[in-house]
Amino acid sequence: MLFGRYEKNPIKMVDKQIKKWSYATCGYCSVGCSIEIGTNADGKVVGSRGVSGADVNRGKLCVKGIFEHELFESSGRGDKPLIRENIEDSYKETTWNDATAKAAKEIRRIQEKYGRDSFAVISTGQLLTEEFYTLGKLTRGLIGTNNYDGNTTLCMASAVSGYKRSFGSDGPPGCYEDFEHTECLMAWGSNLPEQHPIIYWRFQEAREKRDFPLIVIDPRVTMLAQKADYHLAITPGTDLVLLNALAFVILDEGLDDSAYIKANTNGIVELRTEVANFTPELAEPICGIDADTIRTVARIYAKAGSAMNIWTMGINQSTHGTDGVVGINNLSLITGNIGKPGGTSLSITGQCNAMGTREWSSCSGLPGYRALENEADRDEIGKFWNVDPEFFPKKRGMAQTDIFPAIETGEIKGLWLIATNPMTSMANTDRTRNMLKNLDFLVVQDSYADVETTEYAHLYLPAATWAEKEGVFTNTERRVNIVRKAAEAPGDSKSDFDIFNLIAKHFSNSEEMTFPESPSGAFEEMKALSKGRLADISGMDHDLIEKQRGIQWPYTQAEAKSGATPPAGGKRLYTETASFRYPDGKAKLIAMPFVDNNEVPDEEYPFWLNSGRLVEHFHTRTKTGKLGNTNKYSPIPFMELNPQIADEMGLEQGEYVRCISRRGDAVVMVMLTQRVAPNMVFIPFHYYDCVNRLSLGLLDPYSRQPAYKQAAIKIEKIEDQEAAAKLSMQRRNF
Ligand SMILES: Nc1nc2c(c(=O)[nH]1)N[C@H]1C(S)=C(S)[C@@H](COP(=O)(O)OP(=O)(O)OC[C@H]3O[C@@H](n4cnc5c(=O)[nH]c(N)nc54)[C@H](O)[C@@H]3O)O[C@H]1N2
Ligand SMILES: Nc1nc2c(c(=O)[nH]1)N[C@H]1C(S)=C(S)[C@@H](COP(=O)(O)OP(=O)(O)OC[C@H]3O[C@@H](n4cnc5c(=O)[nH]c(N)nc54)[C@H](O)[C@@H]3O)O[C@H]1N2
Ligand code: SF4
Ligand SMILES: [Mo]
Repeated sequence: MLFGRYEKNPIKMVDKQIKKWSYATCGYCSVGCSIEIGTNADGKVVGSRGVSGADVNRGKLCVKGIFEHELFESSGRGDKPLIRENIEDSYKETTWNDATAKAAKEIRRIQEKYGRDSFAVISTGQLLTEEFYTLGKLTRGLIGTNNYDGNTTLCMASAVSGYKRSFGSDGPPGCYEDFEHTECLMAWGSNLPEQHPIIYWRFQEAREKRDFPLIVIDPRVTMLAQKADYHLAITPGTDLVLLNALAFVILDEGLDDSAYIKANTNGIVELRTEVANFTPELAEPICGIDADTIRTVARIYAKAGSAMNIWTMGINQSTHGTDGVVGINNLSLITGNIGKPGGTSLSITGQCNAMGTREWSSCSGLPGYRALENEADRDEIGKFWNVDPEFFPKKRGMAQTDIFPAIETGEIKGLWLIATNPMTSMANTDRTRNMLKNLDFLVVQDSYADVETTEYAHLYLPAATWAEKEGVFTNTERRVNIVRKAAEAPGDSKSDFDIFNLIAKHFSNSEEMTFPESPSGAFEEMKALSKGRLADISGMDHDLIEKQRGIQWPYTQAEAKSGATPPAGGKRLYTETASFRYPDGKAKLIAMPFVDNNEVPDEEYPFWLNSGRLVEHFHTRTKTGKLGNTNKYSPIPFMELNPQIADEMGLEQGEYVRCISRRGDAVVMVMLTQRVAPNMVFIPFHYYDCVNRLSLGLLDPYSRQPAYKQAAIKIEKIEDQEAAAKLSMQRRNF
């Protein structure tokens, strides 16, 4: 018996007559795939393909990357600066000179009237690194507000704070190659197959060759959980208890690496004392995981020759986000799993350049992982930029999640939003809307004019996006990779780099500072400032980066001169004994008690509200919502609901329902699936006026990151299904 076709009839690829391929790095997620953009003889961009010689993706792309070139023709792009006096007026087109002069004038007016810090700047993880560097120089050196932050506070802030607390510095110590060496992988609140598909493929390929154990900690049966040997469906917000219990078992049973602990860490005594309170029996009812499973998992992990921890938003987006990261680092440290092949504590990053902003934007400090709190750092940057170091604040200002409430209290009067869409991405949409309406002056700098925030802005600056400009991104494994310009930006829109330079010219003291005119000029400044630092990029340049398909930092000038092929020293951090970034070179083991402070389901609001992402969409859908090839999979806001509970409530697949929290309501379609437990729903956050109308977003005390994934809701049936469908899809047709 023959299966399949008798005669082969292979699919024929359409010949798109591509004449030129131009090199780029994908502009969606932080995997950092190398991608080529194809242009035909008419100069039109018609295709994308993965780059086979690139170590990251080895020719592959996910569904978003494959259709990324379609962006250049997507609807809703801005092509002229737009201005208006009041947000009730309609916008009028204006020139770049008038638009940037207005921005500078309003910034100064507000600062003179209400104080330097009354004007806030909020950026993103999606600009090119040279743009981040330039924005930092402008904000720290000329504007001088300390309330300068980015959407990375919604995303990677807990990982940053956790790394700093454990290791003395930010910087993920591992790399993707670790999958090829590891003997055990624990994944915390991370759905790799959907959110980082190419990292998942690297992991899966390694596991097919050597079947090592996979342990997934996620309240939902994600695609990754389906592949796991052990899926721990943890009660939301209780990871810290599980982490402490795992540490307890490892220390109690003597499975720790005492030689490593002695040579590389401080704090073991305090840790041992604290985790003694967290027996698996104590953790069982809190986490919803039985004590035997906790013991088994601890043994598998600790006995593996090398073991990796990875995590994403299930850990970071929690009131214990930073403690969770530190708890993960504790496990890696007590088992000696840092800086060795297959042994690491690797935070899987979010946006394409969330790493670049951490390294170079000066958002929470000064460039190159320098701190405002450090006098020598302030002096060094002051000298380099020709700015009086006394002009710099001496400690970090507000985070994004503190800037917004400060609009409510009147402390912040003006705001500049760059490449971020808080109307959809911040918790509690109604409150966010009122805050934006309350501003004296709001500038929105975005590639799309139809982004939700422009409804509340006084000035809109149209920006080029992704491969309409040139510069670098850093990915999850510290790889700096380049984007070359492949297409013209629409109309009069300009690159963010050029916009920052134009605004800088309107500040009276700008003659004393020089701003490089090209991204490669800015890269040269970054290189000079990186010498001898953790994130040393002094051996790199744009052409070498393209040639190597990305280079991991550190890559020093000395290594480049010696002809060392990258990555010379950059695969892993902390490979030497006592090479952590605290003065004595030792990492900190930190003891952490658990305080349950979440909103939890009760009689009135009986369901856990969980939220996150889908493979086909990126964030607030300003991009993927416009492309038929990605939007078609999930054009309608929906909610995953367990069939058992749907049965009890008389709800059917495809029916619209109203979800209600203490903050607001949202109308979504019911999608029945066993992925969620009967007491939980999952709603993707990609849709406007949807899950973030419900979310609470309590903050982590260290990172100020919101706990998006823990809130309580109730569900109501809707009689008028037609009206509900209209309401839920109001933002579908842009
Ligand atoms: N397709 C696609 N890919 C993306 C993005 C995108 O928008 N679309 N965005 C990028 C960005 S910026 C980011 S930050 C990453 C995010 O990547 P991920 O963090 O992997 O994605 P999420 O879906 O937000 O959340 C992951 C998981 O956390 C689980 N979770 C919820 N609560 C808890 C908890 O209390 N404990 C634990 N252990 N887990 C919990 C959820 O059930 C969910 O499955 O993805 C990046 N990649
Ligand atoms: N409920 C819930 N909420 C969440 C999350 C969750 O899991 N659950 N996740 C959080 C996380 S991890 C993140 S990272 C945030 C993301 O939240 P946002 O940053 O608000 O989301 P984006 O849609 O990525 O917004 C980026 C904006 O930049 C614009 N843009 C793109 N490229 C460019 C460019 O080159 N220049 C300029 N000037 N503009 C550009 C896009 O059009 C878009 O409007 O959402 C957070 N919100
Ligand atoms: S995995 Fe991430 S970087 Fe790679 S193609 Fe997909 S979205 Fe782009
Ligand atoms: Mo993110």
